[in-house]
Amino acid sequence: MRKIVSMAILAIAISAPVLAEKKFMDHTRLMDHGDGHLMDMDGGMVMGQNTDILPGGCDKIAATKEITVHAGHKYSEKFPGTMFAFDKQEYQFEPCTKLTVNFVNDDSIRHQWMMHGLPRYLYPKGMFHLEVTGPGKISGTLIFPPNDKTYLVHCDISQHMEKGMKAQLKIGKGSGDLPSIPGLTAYVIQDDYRKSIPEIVIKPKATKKTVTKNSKNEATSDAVISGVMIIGLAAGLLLAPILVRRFKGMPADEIISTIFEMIAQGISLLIKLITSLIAMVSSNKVIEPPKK
Ligand SMILES: [Cu+2]
Repeated sequence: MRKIVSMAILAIAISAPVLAEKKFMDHTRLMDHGDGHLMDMDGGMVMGQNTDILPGGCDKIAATKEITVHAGHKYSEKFPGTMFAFDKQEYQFEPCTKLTVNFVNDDSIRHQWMMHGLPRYLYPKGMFHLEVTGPGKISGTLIFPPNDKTYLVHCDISQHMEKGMKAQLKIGKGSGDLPSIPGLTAYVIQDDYRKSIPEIVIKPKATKKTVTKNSKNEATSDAVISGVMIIGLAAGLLLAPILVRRFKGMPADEIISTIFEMIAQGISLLIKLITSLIAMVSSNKVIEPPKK
């Protein structure tokens, strides 16, 4: 009893940190690693931040904007077949806008708001990236280049974009639409929910016979009463009276244990027979030394 109680206490102690709801975290105390890369030790990260360098072709900062972006499973509920999503799938800004993004992760897993295709002389790897692990918020700022362009925004965690966490950001008129933006543009591979699970068609056996090389063999193996079955039946009929006599008046558990014993004896007898057969065969193969 004491053992059970201590085991229960141990189980609760182990599962407590897992079951506990994660607290919302505002990632404001970030360490600046230079080149617009900031992070903390709690799963918050900003990459490609640019608060003051004007991109080539921009005379001045055209506008200063701020948005709040949410990421989470619940935003995917309106898009069938998806699992994750941002609260918005499209953004539009004027060229040379200075934008601050407040990225809020509503899930208890890791999400990102990652922009691609920015000029590499200003943004390392052409990327602006915000990341939060678990529920929380992080903010970052960037300045957009002057040209009309559509940028991909997504979460780069494995399968999150494929499962719906994808959006587009248009600067000026943009440069067209990206595919597979939930609720916005056509999917590259469209899931079809109109049909239920396809019916499995089992081909009749007759068609198989035309393909097989030896239809005679197949016919014998397919026969309802095979030779093996006849032998089995005969053995059963012969053994039945002997077994009935043996088990007469025995309780059920004893009958079962006796049967197992008999099987074990049979198997050991068979093994002995096989080993002796092998020994016989191998001794026959010994090559006699040539007689002089
Ligand atoms: Cu994600």
